[in-house]
Amino acid sequence: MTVRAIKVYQDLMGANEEWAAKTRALLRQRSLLMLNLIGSPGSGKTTLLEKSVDYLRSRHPFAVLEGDVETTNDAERLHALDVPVSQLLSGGSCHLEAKLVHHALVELPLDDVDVVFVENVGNMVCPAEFDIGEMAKVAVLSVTEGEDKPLKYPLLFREAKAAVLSKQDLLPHLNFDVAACRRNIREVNGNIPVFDVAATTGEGIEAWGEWVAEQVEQTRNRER
Ligand SMILES: Nc1nc2c(ncn2[C@@H]2O[C@H](COP(=O)(O)OP(=O)(O)O)[C@@H](O)[C@H]2O)c(=O)[nH]1
Ligand SMILES: [Mg+2]
Repeated sequence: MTVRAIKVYQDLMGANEEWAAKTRALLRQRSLLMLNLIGSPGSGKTTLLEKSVDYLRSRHPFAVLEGDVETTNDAERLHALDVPVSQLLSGGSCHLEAKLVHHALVELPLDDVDVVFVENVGNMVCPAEFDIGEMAKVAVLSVTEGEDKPLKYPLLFREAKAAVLSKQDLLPHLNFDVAACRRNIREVNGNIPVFDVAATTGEGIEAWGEWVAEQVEQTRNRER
């Protein structure tokens, strides 16, 4: 009788956590801030980054890791603005894994930037479950998605250190209740700042940029 070896792979989360820990150690050592932007497809994550360029470039230059299932479209949008950027293709997966992020991160020109933004794969569920070694997750919710989403997808808002309520220029055309949405976010996570942003008009970009700058300072002041 031939005995065939059966390979069993377990603890995939464990491997993810190891890579996340490596990334966190690297960020600490360099006093570099990494923020993980999470939200639905089309919630305005890439536009938020595009519109953050003018405010942040002179203060805290940033690089971007763009996560998507397919295409390099989003990376091209930031590349066109001279932002150092790499595209991470998740190969069908609904979230980015820490190993891929780590390998792409070390290839970025880290000496030239204060911040690395990771735009995760568009999804409100899976990316919230995975640590990629970031300093903080940021939830991006557009006003076209409904004010109930923080209650329906609480993990993202519980994990997030800040939330952006995007596309507010569209409010006159919608029934979206900003106050109710803020209440829903507070119900899930009482402590996070919520930024009202209309990226197309630039409204709210400054307050968001100031928060990012504060995070840079906190990262620098943290013990290595
Ligand atoms: N009206 C309006 N449209 C926006 C705003 N931000 C993004 N969009 C549009 O929403 C769509 C998706 O935006 P994108 O940034 O690609 O979303 P992502 O998939 O989360 O990266 C695009 O057509 C954007 O032009 C905004 O503040 N206001
Ligand atoms: Mg995008």
